[in-house]
Parts: sequence; structure tokens; C-alpha cells
Amino acid sequence: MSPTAASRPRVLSGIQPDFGLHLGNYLGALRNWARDQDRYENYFCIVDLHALTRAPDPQRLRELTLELAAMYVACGLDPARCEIFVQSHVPAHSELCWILETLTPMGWLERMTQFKARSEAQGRERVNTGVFTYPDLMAADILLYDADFVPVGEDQRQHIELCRDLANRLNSQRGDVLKVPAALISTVGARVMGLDTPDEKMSKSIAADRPGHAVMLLDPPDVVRRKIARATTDTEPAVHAPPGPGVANLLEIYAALREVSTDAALAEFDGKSYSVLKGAVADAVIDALAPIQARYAELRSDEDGLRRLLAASAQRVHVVADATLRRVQEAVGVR
Ligand code: AQP
Repeated sequence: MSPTAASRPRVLSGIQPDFGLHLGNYLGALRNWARDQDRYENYFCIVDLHALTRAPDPQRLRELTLELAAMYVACGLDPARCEIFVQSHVPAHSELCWILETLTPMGWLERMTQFKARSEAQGRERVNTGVFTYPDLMAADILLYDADFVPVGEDQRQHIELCRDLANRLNSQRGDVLKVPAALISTVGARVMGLDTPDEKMSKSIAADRPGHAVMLLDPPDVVRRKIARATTDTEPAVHAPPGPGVANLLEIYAALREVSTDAALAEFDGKSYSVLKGAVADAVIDALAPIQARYAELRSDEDGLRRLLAASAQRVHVVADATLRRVQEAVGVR
């Protein structure tokens, strides 16, 4: 990274290599990371330990990790300006997580929406403990790097709040040990909703079961067009104000990709049929995905190059993470 980067505020964020990425991951996270990379000192992690909570096939997890690294770069993250590294390559993440767990009341974790959703879906007795303590590991990911900001989608706000609470708790007990980070949530595209169910957020795991739920970043143009053509709207004959949730979601996707306000998007399509709107949304999505898909194909053909990039970054970030871990260990008395 350039020598001047160190004087900028630091951002850290990550994505799980559990399934392929969808448009929500792009608009809520990756696109913003790439757009703002000159404003920040950039740390972007591939959080493979989090993905273990879904008990993936080991070989598939290794592949998904490399695929995600390629996707980070294909979406515009420049390895010369961003650290791009794998969580499990830096043991300090797990070590700090344990210390944070000892500071976390169970009630804080029981309130987490993601835990509640997964324990309802799988049954509380069966859901693994990693799903429960996931926010502690995420807090460790962030706090280890003294991040100023965490650029994420709206769904992660609750986890960032918990991370802040933990940093404040340790600081109030043991002096100023940890930097308290803030969430950085974009005003557009922060909560893309499911195409088939516009009342729930577009989600990777749902898309794995129901392909019509989400446009995936690697979907070819005909698939994008078909999925958007089938997106849920309503029984009105044309776009009108105020739009229902399905139409509002399509307008929001269009506005985010064409970089216009949602009001301008609504004005553009007011009175037009849903098929006209859907055609324009599909064009915008296809235009945005074409260069990403081309770059991704190039990067995936050089696996050794990707592995070298990840190894070099892990070596550099290791130093930063270990320094913070040492500070915390000293503060709590295990060093
Ligand atoms: N629908 C979304 N709209 C905007 N941003 C979103 N993000 C996720 N879904 C949307 C943002 O993408 C980043 C990576 O997310 P993650 O790997 O932590 O996975 P997630 O939030 O769990 O993603 P999914 O798609 O919702 O997967 P599952 O099905 O596992 O729950 C984060 O910054 C997130 O805010």
C-alpha cells in the first residue's frame, strides 16, 4: 500500500465465503469499498472461520475462499491499495475472540437477529455455538485492526453496535485499550430486498435454495433478464407513487446502478409498465456485471497469483493484529 495510506482513516470489512455473491453484497458492500478506496486505509478480509458455521465441504470452502478473493479484485479492489486477506491465516482473530467472549453477557448475543433467525430455522438445541458467538468473532475481526469505520450493509448494524459495546466495556474496565469503530452504511443499496420476496433482504443462503430470489454476480445476461422479469411487483397496471415494496426495490436497484436518486428513478418510470421498468433494470444490472465477470474470469485462471496475493497480505496484517492482541492480553493479564 502507498506510504500515505497510513494517515487516512482505516476501514475494515469482510464477506463470508459461504455461497456465491449477489447484487445486495455488491451494492451494500463491495461497490462502496472499491469506490472509496482512495479515502481510506483499506483492510478487506475473507472471513472463512465464519463460514464454518454452515459446515461446508472442506474442498468447497477452499475454492470459495479463492473465488471470493478473485471477486474482491474483480469488483475493483486494488491489491496495491487494499489489504485482501483470509481470516484463518491470522490466528489473532480466534485468540481475541475468546477474550471478547469472556466479556460478553449471553443476553447480548441472544438478542442478535441473525442468531434468532438461524436458531428458529434449525431449532435452538441444534444450531451450533459458532452461530451464537459469531458476533464476538466479528468484533475481533474489526477491533484487531483499530478500524475507524466498518463499511457494511444495513443488516450488519446490530453486529457493529455489539462490537462497539465490547470495545467500550473493555476500555471502561482496563483503560483505553481498543479503538471504538463506527458503522459506515451507504444511503443507497444498503438493503437490497429479495426479487421474489421484497419483504425480506436479498440473502445468499436463500438464493442457494431459491435461485429466483437474487441476481448473482456471475449470472449470465439471459439469467439476469429472466430473474428480473419474474421479480414480484403488484397488481397495479403501471409504476406509480408511492410504489409497492417490489417496485420500490427495482427502482432502488436501478437508481443505485445508474447513480441517480430514487426520486429521479421514480419520475423516469412513472406511468410506465412494469415490463419497461424491468427491462431497464436488467440492462443496468447487465452493464454493471459485464466488466466484473470478464475480470473475474481472468483472475480465476491464475490461482497461484491469487494465493501469493493472499499470503503476502496476511504477512503484513499479522503484524498489526498481533500488536493489538498483545495490548489486550496485557490489559486483561494473560501476558
Ligand atoms: N441484501 C443486502 N443488501 C445490502 N447489503 C447486503 N449485504 C448482505 N446482504 C445485503 C452486505 O454484504 C456484506 C457481506 O455479507 P456477509 O458475507 O456477512 O453475508 P450476509 O450478510 O450473511 O449475506 P447474506 O447474503 O445475507 O447471506 P446469509 O444468507 O448467510 O445471511 C455485508 O456487508 C452485508 O451487510
